[in-house]
Amino acid sequence: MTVQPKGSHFINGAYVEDTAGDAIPVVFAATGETLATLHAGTPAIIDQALTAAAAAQREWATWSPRERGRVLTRAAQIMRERNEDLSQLETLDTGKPIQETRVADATSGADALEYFGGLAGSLTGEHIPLGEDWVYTVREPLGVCVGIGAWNYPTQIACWKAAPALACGNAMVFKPSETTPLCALKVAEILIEAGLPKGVFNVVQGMGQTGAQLVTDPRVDKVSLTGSPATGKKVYAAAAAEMKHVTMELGGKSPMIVFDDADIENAVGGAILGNFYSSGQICSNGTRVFVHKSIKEKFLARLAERTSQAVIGDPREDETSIGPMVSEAQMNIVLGYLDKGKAEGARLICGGTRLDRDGFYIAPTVFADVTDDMTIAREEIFGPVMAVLDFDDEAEVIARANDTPYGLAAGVFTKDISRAHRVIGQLQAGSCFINSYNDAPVEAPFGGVKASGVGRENSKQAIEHYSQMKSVYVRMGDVEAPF
Ligand code: TXE
Repeated sequence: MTVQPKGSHFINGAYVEDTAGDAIPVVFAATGETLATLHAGTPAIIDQALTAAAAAQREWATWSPRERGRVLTRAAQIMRERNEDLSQLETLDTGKPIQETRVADATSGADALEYFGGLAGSLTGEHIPLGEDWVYTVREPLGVCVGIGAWNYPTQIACWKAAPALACGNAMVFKPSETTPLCALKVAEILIEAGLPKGVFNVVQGMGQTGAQLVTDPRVDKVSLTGSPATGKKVYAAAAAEMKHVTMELGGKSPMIVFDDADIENAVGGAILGNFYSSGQICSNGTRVFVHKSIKEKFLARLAERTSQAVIGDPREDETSIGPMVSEAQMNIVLGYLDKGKAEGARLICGGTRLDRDGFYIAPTVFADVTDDMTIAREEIFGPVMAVLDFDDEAEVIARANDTPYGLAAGVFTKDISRAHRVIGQLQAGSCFINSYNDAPVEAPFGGVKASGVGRENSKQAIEHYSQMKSVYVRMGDVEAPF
């Protein structure tokens, strides 16, 4: 497989290059070798993409919604047929183990294309009777949408944004993270192959500056960002200045609460999935694991035992269950947090170091006896670092779980169904789990409250964020004017 694409950008149905843009090296995180070099979008490239998107959107919006949907479902089918190639590329782009990318990336992108493809034909307005007069509403697209992606799920993020946007009749210019620029180009290729008119979905590479140029361009009607809360605030502010629509999928410091009656094996499994999958680089991770004091040591012992069974290695190999961090920069950020955890007095149960091998590997790490004020309990780390905190009673743990600026996700492990629903009902989070963690089916809304974001991706809810209603008052009788 060659990973150097035919061009850095994909605009108006074809690869485009402009070597005047800053170089973007694609570094394989497991070895540190450079696999390809792309270039950031210059102002000329950005202009080309937005011009193409604006022109294509006008025509795409005239298609019948069911015909639009058919293109998306065809693209979903192609993605599934090519899952192996796409998974290998995702592994090279991100460093995530192939056993993950085969089941969580192109497959979940295909789920989104299939779901919104199917939904497209049912997108309607309504008839509102007012006696003799009436109102009808028309669901209209927003226009040109900009999608800006993070580096942890490059294929999934491109599809989660493109599928509802395109189903509603919008066009999109997508800017992948500069750390993982390859996968979105494949999504663009597949959409064209499935029959999408050229210009409806475009990819422009670049760093934050390119993203900022896209966000502020007057031709853009909506911005959907997946990224850090700091970037979210900047992008939200820039969009607000022009009254543009936004969806913000940002970070979190989500709580997972394990009560004393929980099934310990399942709770440990949930904590592993919610902290170590994708080397911990998932926004909804349950990185504050509150464990009832009475079962704490039992929980920690089993957690350490199961964590020691992780296969850390080359992500291209089938048996590898933990790969490297996405980049050297991200590894260094996480190493900083490991130092802080140790310095602030947390008890290291396992891990805590970089691995002595090529690539950007950090051992899966568990800190116990973490207190609410420690840095590792307050800040999003975005690495394989689990903080285990103790608690005594329900009211106390709910208050502590909510004591964070974030509110993306939350989980509860207990066999008491009344308690499960009572506690979840009081947790401030957008995506919640009972006796599970981190499931994100396309049928369910996904997104955060508080500083974790604005709007929802996936489900019928996403349609509300990519369309707007026009209401039309129809008078059947005469107009009565005062003069
Ligand atoms: O994210 P950024 P980075 C966290 C994680 C990580 C940190 C930094 O902790 O260590 O963020 O990662 C684009 N206008 N998360 O730098 O900066 C940028 O090019 C428009 C958590 O990769 O948020 C990229 O495409 N766009 C997070 C995207 O925004 C701008 C996922 C995200 O970049 C921009 C990723 C600007 N002014 C990182 N500045 C999660 N919780 O899911 C940057 N970008």
